[in-house]
Amino acid sequence: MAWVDKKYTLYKSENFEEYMKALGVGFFLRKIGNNVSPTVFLVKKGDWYEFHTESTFKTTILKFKLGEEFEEETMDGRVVKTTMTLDGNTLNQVQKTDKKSTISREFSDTECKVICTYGDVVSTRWYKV
Ligand code: DKA
Repeated sequence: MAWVDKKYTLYKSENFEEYMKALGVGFFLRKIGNNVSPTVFLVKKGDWYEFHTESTFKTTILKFKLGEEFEEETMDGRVVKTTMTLDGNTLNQVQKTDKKSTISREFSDTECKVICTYGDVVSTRWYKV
């Protein structure tokens, strides 16, 4: 996994406004969400992983073991039960909510493609090293 520890920064985003609206994110936070370019990276510490999201708005670190449910506080302040799994170079984040709620991140050496799904709303976001 050559992409572990590598930092990826957002450079393109599609339909993120609609995705945030579907999640119930309010107007001002959506403006911030649309204007920040977060940097993300995964750290591996034995069986434990940390997924870091850094931005001028907020920095979050998700600490988890693959396949084990944990409590996540999302960037917009919701608290959900989340499970992370790794399928090849794709890190899949499944959040237990009233609708299907997933964030998949497919890493290559130079890019990370993120697909955020909530119900039938999908946003695709592209990050690069
Ligand atoms: C990403 O990693 C997207 C993560 C989803 C964030 C949901 C809510 C953000 C509200 C500011 O690119």
